[in-house]
This record gives sequence, structure tokens and C-alpha cells, in this order.
Amino acid sequence: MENQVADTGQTMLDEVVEGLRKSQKQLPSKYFYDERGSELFEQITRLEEYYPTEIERSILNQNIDAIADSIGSKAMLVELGSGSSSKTRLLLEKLDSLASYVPVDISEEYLLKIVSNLRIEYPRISIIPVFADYTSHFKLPSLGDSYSQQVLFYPGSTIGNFLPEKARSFLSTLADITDPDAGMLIGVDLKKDKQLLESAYNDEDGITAKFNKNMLKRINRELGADFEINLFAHKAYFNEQEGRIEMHLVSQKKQEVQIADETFVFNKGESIHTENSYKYTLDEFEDLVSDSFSVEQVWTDEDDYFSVQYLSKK
Ligand code: AVJ
Repeated sequence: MENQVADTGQTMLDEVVEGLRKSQKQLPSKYFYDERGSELFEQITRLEEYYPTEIERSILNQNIDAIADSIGSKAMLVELGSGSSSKTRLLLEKLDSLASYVPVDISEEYLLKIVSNLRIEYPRISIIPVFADYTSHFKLPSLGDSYSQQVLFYPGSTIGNFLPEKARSFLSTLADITDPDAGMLIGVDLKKDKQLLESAYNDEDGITAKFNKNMLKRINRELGADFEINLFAHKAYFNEQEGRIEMHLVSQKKQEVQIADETFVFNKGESIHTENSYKYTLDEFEDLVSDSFSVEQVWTDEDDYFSVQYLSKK
């Protein structure tokens, strides 16, 4: 909960400076997603090496009938994060009996664009955008008895960006703001061969490297910092101990960076930790959600690279 107060109460400058003062320098991964960052992420999802997007889509596709059964008819489908993806469309196509689709996103401009397109494509579904940071306490629209049950949709294994303790508290916050019979459809990336994991974050085309370095460009532009982008190298590896992919930006020489009126010294080889992407076993994930949710169904691909799970509130 402390984190959530910090998330909403601190400015980007506060958070950046605070992260860079730590002995292991760090930056919050949410700052990847400015306009250019979102575009680069789109490119990542189309990379040969980045298996999660394609596999999740195919799991949804292949199990759409069972998934539709879990969601039930007249549901309020609440998507956490941008609702632009083809995954959302896959559900909206199939679930013609949805009472409403509620995309929750922090970017108002982006959300309005998506919503106006979806309203044209799915005129029979009532679409109710909520502008909010879904990681802090937000309110779902009160739609009386116009729906049967609330179902949260959280694809892409974005849950993996949270430290496990934060994921637990996030899930319990979600449980707090939903009806007693709410469900959740969630995408979870699974533990697998280290080489496969690492190549997904070290693509041949260097798109992930651009995505990582774009954070520094953003900080230069928005906070007037003077990072020399070319003096930082992308590094991503699987930390087996922690069960997570870590992304870093590694200083290629001893250098100084100025932000506001503060100077940050980087030694040669010193890194900024920019992202964690946790990978779970099915048992680990079941334990992670167990304070607030029960795992009702698990769908995976034939290699068990990725899972889509239906959870219900305890
Ligand atoms: C969108 C957070 C799920 O962790 O795999 C992709 C982001 N970072 N490549 C992930 C990401 C580098 C992605 N998530």
C-alpha cells in the first residue's frame, strides 16, 4: 500500500531522482510507455523472439468457448490497461452477450481514440471508459443490476512487472473494489528454458534495446536531463534466484548525468535497473493469488510457455 501512495503522490521527477539515488540505481518501468515507447512495445509484440503475445493470443483463440463459458453472459468485462489489442477484440467478437466493456487506462487521449473505434465496431456493447491508474485505488462504474458479474481482464503477463509482494497487494486491492462473485481472466508467463527467456528480451533487431533506452530519451525530454543515450548499453538476463528477467542500462564509461540540480555519477559498468518481468510456475502463481483468488481454470499452449487463467474471488 505504501507504494500506491507513492505512485499517486509523487511526480515523475521525484520518482526518477529517488530511483537514481539508490545504490543499485533504478527507474520505474511504467515510464517506458510514452508515445514512442508504446510504439516500440507494439513492435516487440511482433518480434519472432518475443513469444508471449502470439502464444497468449493462440491460447485465447483455441479455448474461446470455454473462456466465454467462464465469463458467462451479461458480464461487465473490465480490462486493466490499454484495450487496443487484438486480444480484446477476440473476446468482444465472441462475447456478444456482454453487458458492458470497461477499459481502464491512464492515458485519456489514447483511451478515447480506442473507445470511439470500438463503439463503431461493436455497436451492441456498451463501452464505458475509466480514466485511472489501475495500480492505485480506482472506482468501477456502478451499473446497478444491468450485469450478471464483473470479470477483470489482465492479459500480457503484465502482473509479472510487480515484485511478488506488490502483486499480492495489488490483487487484494482488486478483490476489494469488485463484487463478491467477481472473476479474473489473466495472462501469466511461465518459467522455461533460460535461453528462450533471454532471447525474448535480447532480440536480433535490437528493438528491445531501443525500448529500454527510450526511457532515458523520455527523461531527457520531460525532465531536462542530459543522458548520453549512446553511452548506455541494453542488458537483459534471467535472474534464476529471483525467477525474473531483469532489464538494465549499463554505463559504458565513468560519466555524470545532470537532472534538475542534482548530479548522478555512473561508474563504468554500473547499471540502472529498469524492469523486472517475473516468470512463474503454475504452483507459484496459485500461491501468489491465494490471499484473494482461487484458480478455477488454466489454459496453456502445448509447450507450457504461457498460461491464461480464470480466477474467482475467494
Ligand atoms: C508488457 C510488461 C508484460 O515484461 O514482457 C517486453 C514488457 N519488456 N520486453 C514483459 C517488455 C521488454 C512486457 N510486459
